[in-house]
Amino acid sequence: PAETVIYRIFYYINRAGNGCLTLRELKRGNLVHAMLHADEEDDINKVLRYFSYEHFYVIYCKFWELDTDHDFLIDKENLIRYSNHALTYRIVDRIFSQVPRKFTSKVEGKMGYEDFVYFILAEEDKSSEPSLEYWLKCIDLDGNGVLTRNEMQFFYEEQLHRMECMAQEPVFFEDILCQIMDMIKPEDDSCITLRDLKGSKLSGNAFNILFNLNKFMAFESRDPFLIRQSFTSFG
Ligand SMILES: [Ca+2]
Ligand SMILES: [Ca+2]
Repeated sequence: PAETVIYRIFYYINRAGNGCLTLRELKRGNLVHAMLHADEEDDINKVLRYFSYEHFYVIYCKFWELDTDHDFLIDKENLIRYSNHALTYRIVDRIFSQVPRKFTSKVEGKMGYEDFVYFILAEEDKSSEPSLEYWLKCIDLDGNGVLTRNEMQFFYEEQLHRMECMAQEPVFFEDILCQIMDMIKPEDDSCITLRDLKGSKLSGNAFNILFNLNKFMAFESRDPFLIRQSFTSFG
């Protein structure tokens, strides 16, 4: 459990990603406050931000499930089974290219538990700033820091193909692009920047459209008015 807590702290606070916490990062991340709180609080699960045992347990179980041979390493074929095959091969390839984040696992082509904790935090909480940075780097194929139509289309193609295979009514990319632009409202219509993503409450959904089929379908089948409403009431 202690390791999961440390990875969580670094995920949210160490934005430089260099493994060293600076005083500034400590102040910004409210870590000291969270630690004091954990000290006073008897029930650790009440201190949700970094120290929840329930969170640790869920993350650990998911890792164990995917790591079928239990050598504490996960490869692409393992990760593709994540959450009922929710993710596309293309996004899993990008995660394993280690562009969004270099793995700390020493074994080539495999992610260790720490790498998995980073992945799952990004996947399950897409709207946090580190997650937006993580997924932007995944989709940004040419690494120029902005997302273009072609880059988004490359990832969406596989979603479209999967919908066709499942005999779902396909939603074509043109419509998807309009929907995404509508959600993010980028300053410049030709590309999406990190700033645009941070400025929208729906950025996480835009990423789901591009590479998480289960979350995309759940989102599509809901009434857009209700979705907007739930976002304004929780945001
Ligand atoms: Ca394994
Ligand atoms: Ca780009």
